[in-house]
Amino acid sequence: MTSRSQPNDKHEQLDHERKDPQDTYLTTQQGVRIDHTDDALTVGERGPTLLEDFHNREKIMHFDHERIPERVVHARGSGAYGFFQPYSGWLSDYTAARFLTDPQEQTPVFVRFSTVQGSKGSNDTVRDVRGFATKFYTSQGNYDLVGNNMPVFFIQDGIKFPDFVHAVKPEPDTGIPQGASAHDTLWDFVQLQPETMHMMMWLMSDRALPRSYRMMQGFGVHTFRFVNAEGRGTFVKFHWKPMLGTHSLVWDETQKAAGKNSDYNRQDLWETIANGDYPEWELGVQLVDESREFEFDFDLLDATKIIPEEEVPVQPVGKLTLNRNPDNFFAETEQIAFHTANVVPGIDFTNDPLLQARNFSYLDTQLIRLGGPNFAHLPVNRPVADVSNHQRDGFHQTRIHTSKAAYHKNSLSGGCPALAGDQEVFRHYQEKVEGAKISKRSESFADHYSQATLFWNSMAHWEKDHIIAAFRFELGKVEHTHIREGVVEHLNHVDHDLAVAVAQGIGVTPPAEAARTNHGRSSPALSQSNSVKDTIATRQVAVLVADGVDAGEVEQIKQELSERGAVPQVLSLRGGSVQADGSGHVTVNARIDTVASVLFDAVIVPGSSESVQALSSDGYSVHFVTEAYKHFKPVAASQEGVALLQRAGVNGVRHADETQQVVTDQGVVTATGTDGSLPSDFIEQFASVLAGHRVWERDTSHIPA
Ligand code: HDE
Repeated sequence: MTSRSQPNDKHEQLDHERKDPQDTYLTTQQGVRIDHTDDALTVGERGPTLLEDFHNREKIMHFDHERIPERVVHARGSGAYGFFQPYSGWLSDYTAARFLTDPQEQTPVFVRFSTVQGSKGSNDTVRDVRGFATKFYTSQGNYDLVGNNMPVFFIQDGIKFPDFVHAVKPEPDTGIPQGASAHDTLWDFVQLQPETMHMMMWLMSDRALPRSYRMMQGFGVHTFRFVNAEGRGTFVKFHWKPMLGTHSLVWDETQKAAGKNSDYNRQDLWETIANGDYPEWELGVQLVDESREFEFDFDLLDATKIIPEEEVPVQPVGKLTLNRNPDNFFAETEQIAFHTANVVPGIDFTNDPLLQARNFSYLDTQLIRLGGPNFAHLPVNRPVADVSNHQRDGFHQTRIHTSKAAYHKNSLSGGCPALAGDQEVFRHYQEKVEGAKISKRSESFADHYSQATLFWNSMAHWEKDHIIAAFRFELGKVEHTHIREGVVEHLNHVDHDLAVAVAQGIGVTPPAEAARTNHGRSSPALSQSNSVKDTIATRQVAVLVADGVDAGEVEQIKQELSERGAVPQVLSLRGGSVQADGSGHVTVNARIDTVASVLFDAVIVPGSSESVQALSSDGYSVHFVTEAYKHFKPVAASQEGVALLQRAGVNGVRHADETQQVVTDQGVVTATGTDGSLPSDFIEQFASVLAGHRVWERDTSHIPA
């Protein structure tokens, strides 16, 4: 064990396991070389197959057993390696965890992002919670922060988890729907279990539709406990904040993207890491002194509550960078086994009943999934810290323990492994607890609505519109009227206007008056309006061209976008390249009909009448622009390119006048009336719209979807 871990510690360990077939011969599992693997051993050319063909038998046996059970939840996921480094040592007053307090220490990590409801092969862009699970291979042992992209959960007590998951999963008779929550059993559960209401607000919000795993927040959800070197405890909530800001897709877009590229988020993560655009998050903590435990109007142990950032600030601790893709999806992303009880000295639990249940569940689930108790030996799960204990045998034991004594205490192995005494051991926090054994929810968990209202009040107008539309969509798919009515009744406890708006959209009689008075409080940090909006790094920009385009202009657009970190992609009516105006060619990245606007963040149409005429008479190209505009994306054109915008029904196209060569209106950027060269502020203005992600003030309701 090194005293300070480095990002490559884990990779040096894994290098011994990585297997490259380069310069090898094909062999059986027993190492016997084989010169024929395409035909089985038979009697004569057309005769029966022989059992003695051990290679055939072994090959088929292994294939027959290649699948393991998928995760019961979070089955679909994508992962990557990286490292975490604290900014400074200030947190050592609160925690003894070295990986959080030694700024020289770079701790290797593996992060797995996931959806929750769908199976392994389901679509990425579904309305769902996203898992954000991080394994820190710290020099003091593995620490797993198994969080989500929403800071609260559906239920308060883990004993309800099987009920909740049975309700949200595809219905047991039909197996429908896959990767979706818009069905009767989920909403039946919701209407009978109002503790779900806060989380349902998050689930109906744009947080459930992340543009990218790289553009979503992460939360530890539970209140955990830091313990410092003196044994003093402090409550802590963990936050991951993406450096690129928190941004989402729009609902119509997600549904189409699911068809156009079902691996949308997975591919985005893979490609950006492969291109060296390493995703980054800042880790922040909210700290609450134990003396303040009862100062809040909610219970810190209740996982359906947040601590508003305005009440307890999120203090930055360090940065997470993902910089390496796995080599093998199954070996790494599938076999990684997270466990909330994987903690290191300095981090401990609270009595949150959801957390306590998780501490039991995650070990249990790995036994069925990974087939025995030795899953910690799998390369991706192995700590970089030394492991030594008396655990022995079991399926898939990979260690050859050489000592005679597999028990403690022993004299035959010199008493080893020895107890560490004071050497950085984990000591459970000595919380004093007493009480009678009861099966009863604490009264302090009873308020299911105030924070749902807080979330609603904190939303920008466009976020509210999206939430109403989401409730209408989901409940519109619910067949039983009493379930729709039940949900509206709960919404009327959250906010009357919300309940009325939803009721009107789903054929339920709107409630006459509010069931509760809206407290009027809000938390600006909850709105995505207030997220980072100063970068276009990694944004995919479609540049539509056809024969006759001005190669110099395309080059200038590409260069100016690339300088700002965006990724221009030239699309055309055919693959390969197009003929440029005059001489030369423009290389094409993809045919328009093999992609779709839903896979891009913005679109630019360079000028040139020949090129624009060809695009304007192509349905895919016209639809591309219409749809990008419909989804509130920045749309830009220079000179004759404006004609394609008009053909696509784009509103807000304005022409230059004597004072301005470039005009931006509702996120539509046009450069007209110039001498043909691209004005210097064309990409400048386009980039500033794109940095804002979407142009929500644009009215696109009349645009055909
Ligand atoms: Fe999980 N959860 N969970 N969960 N969870 C699993 O573990 C469970 C909960 C979360 O990428 C399972 O290895 C219970 C909250 C993530 O491998 C399982 C309860 C949060 C992942 C399990 C919860 C999560 C899981 C399924 C209620 C956010 C994916 C396979 C008490 C803080 C990890 C597995 C990965 C996975 C149980 C609630 C996040 C069955 C019993 C709250 C990100 O053990």
